[in-house]
This record gives sequence, C-alpha cells and structure tokens, in this order.
Amino acid sequence: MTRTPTPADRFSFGLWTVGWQGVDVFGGAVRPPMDPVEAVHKLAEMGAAAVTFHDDDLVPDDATRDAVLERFRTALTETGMGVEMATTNLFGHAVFKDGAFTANDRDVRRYALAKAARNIDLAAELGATTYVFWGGREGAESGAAKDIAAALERYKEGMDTLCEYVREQGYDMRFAIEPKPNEPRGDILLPTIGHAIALINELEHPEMVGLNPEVGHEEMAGLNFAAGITQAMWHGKLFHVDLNGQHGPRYDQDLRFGAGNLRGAFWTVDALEQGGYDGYLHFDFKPPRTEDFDGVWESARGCMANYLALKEKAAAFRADPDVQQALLDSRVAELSQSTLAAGETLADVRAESFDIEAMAARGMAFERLDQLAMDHLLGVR
Ligand code: GLT
Ligand code: MN
Ligand code: MN
Repeated sequence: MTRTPTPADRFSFGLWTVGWQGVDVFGGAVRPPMDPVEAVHKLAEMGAAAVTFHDDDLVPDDATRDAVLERFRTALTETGMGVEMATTNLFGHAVFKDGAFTANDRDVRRYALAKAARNIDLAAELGATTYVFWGGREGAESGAAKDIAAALERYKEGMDTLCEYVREQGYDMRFAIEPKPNEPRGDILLPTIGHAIALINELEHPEMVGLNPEVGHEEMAGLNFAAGITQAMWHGKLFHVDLNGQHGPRYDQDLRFGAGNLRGAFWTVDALEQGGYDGYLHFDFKPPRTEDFDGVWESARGCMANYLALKEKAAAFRADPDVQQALLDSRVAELSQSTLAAGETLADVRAESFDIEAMAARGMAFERLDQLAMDHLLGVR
C-alpha cells in the first residue's frame, strides 16, 4: 500500500474548499480568490482524480460564462481531471434567506428550480454523474414561521420536478441529498441521514436519489458517522460522501479529514472499505483562516494522506490474527445468523427453555477488540 495519492484512489475536492477565502460570521476574507484553473492543476499534481463545483464557484456571472468554461475545460483536458459532482448555490444570495425549494415565497421556489436546472445542464455537459442538494437555508429559527409538513411537500415537489427533468433529458445522473442539523438556519429540514432516507422513500423516483452525508454534519448532531453511512449503504443510498473533521457538537468546523475525531475517522474509513463503497472520496473541508496558500495545499494534502494512512491501519487491523480471534470471542459473526432457523416459527422459540442467568453471565470481550483497534491506530502494534 502506498501513501502517495493517485487518481485510482478517486479523491475529489470541491472548488469551494481550497478556494475558501475565509469569510466567516466575524470577519472578512483572509486569502485572495483562487482561480479554478489553478485549483485543478494543483489538485491534479497532488494526485486527486476530480473536482466538484457550485454554479457560482465556477461561473459567477453570465458575462464571463463562456470564457470561464473554455479555460476550465482546457484545464481538465490538460490534467486528465474529471468533474464527478456538481451542486447549486441555493444559500448565498439574499433571495434565499428563507430557503430555496421550501421558501414561503413561491417566486423564490420557482427561481430556485430554474437555477438548479440550469446548473444540472452544465453538470451533465461536464460529465458529472452525481448532483448534490445541500439545503442549508431550508429551515427556520422559530416555530410558527415554517409549516414543516408543507415544506416537506415542497421539498418533494422540487426533487420530483428535477428528477423528471433529468429523465426527460436522458442525463446519466443521480441526486444526493446532504443532511445537516443546523447552521446557517437555526433548524434545518432533513437534519440527519435518517430523516433524508425517509424523505427519499416518499419521492416519485426514489431510485434516482440517495445521500451525500458529511462527517461533520452528523457529528454536530452527536451521531456516529460510520454507523450512519453503513445504514445508508444498507439501504443502497450512499451515492457520495463528504469527508472532513469535526470536534463534537459545535459550529460546523469543516476541518481536514482526520482532524477532530480521529477514532471516528478510523471507523469511517473502515466502514467505507468494508462496506464496498466504490464512489468518489470527496473532501469538503475549509482550510483554516490562519493559513496562506501553502497552508491550503498542506491541508488538502493532509486530507488524502490521512485517508490513505487510515486505510492502511484499518486493513492491518482486519488482517491481524489477534483481531480475528477477538472478533470470534466477541461473537460478531454470530449476528449474521438469522435469529430463527429455516422452518422454525415463533412458537418454537417460545417453547424453548432459556438459562438466562448463564446467558447474562457471558462477557462480550468488546474491550479487548476495541483496544486492538486503538493499538493499530496508535501505531503500537
Ligand atoms: C457548503 C456546505 C457544504 C456542502 C456544499 C454543497 S455547500 O459549503 O457547507 O457542506 O457540501 O452545496
Ligand atoms: Mn460542513
Ligand atoms: Mn458538505
């Protein structure tokens, strides 16, 4: 195994990540804008396979649209980089202050659909097969301001309308919803993986819509990311993933992958590798405001290096004979046996006599198993 990223690792980066100028609630830009063409070249040099973008990251205005796209296409051709995903900025402009697909103002909802459809055309043209919907402004700060049931109807209408559009156009494209519990809205609709999966089941084309879960967003809600994405995979819904770092429930930190909850990152990599996820490994992080451009690239390099190092650690953990014994001692594989044997009925189970004291006395040996994982992660095995 090598720790030098190559396109075969399928790493990708949002143009808005390395291009983040550091504007936050308390201060303005700390870095000049980054030319998307430079980002493509630099990320390609570092071993990434693809980039992703919001309409406004790449083509901020109509006057320069054609020229910008021509330069961008040339950069992709020169570097062999792909565009694997795209998304719509439905949160930055003041028009979206009360949301996009779920704004109370119907004109805003209509504009949001038009804006998304326009960028879906560009995404298809550039070869993106995943289109992300992050509804950061879909929500409210107070109770009566938003009729939640009506908002969910409108969310569904928006997704259904755009699914229909993709079908009509014959684009090879799937949608991925990105949950987040709060920030920028006080409470955001579809706050977690589970909420989003439930909405998808109500859509007209549920097969076209999956998830783009982000590490930090689930952890902001105090949830276990590895368990969340494993459930998404169980439903066949892990279409894409946003990898980054977060220190528990606080503001959305968007640290580089591996920073923050390192144990969580280890189990995330293990879950992706064990679960057979074969999509892009997309980093959605924000290089801290303290950094100049050297720091930005260091941060991007760190995302990939940490993934590869954790992949190596997770593989060594799974291959370790002591771990395999510990898994047996913890009876992990036993959970894959059906609870009732073939042909058995609930009546058979009810007729069985259980020695519950003996059952209760059996230890599960999970501490040994977890310590082995710690030892691998700490590099002491
Ligand atoms: C925004 C957000 C991210 C989303 C992006 C996709 S936009 O930067 O913080 O988590 O993935 O729209
Ligand atoms: Mn985030
Ligand atoms: Mn994200």
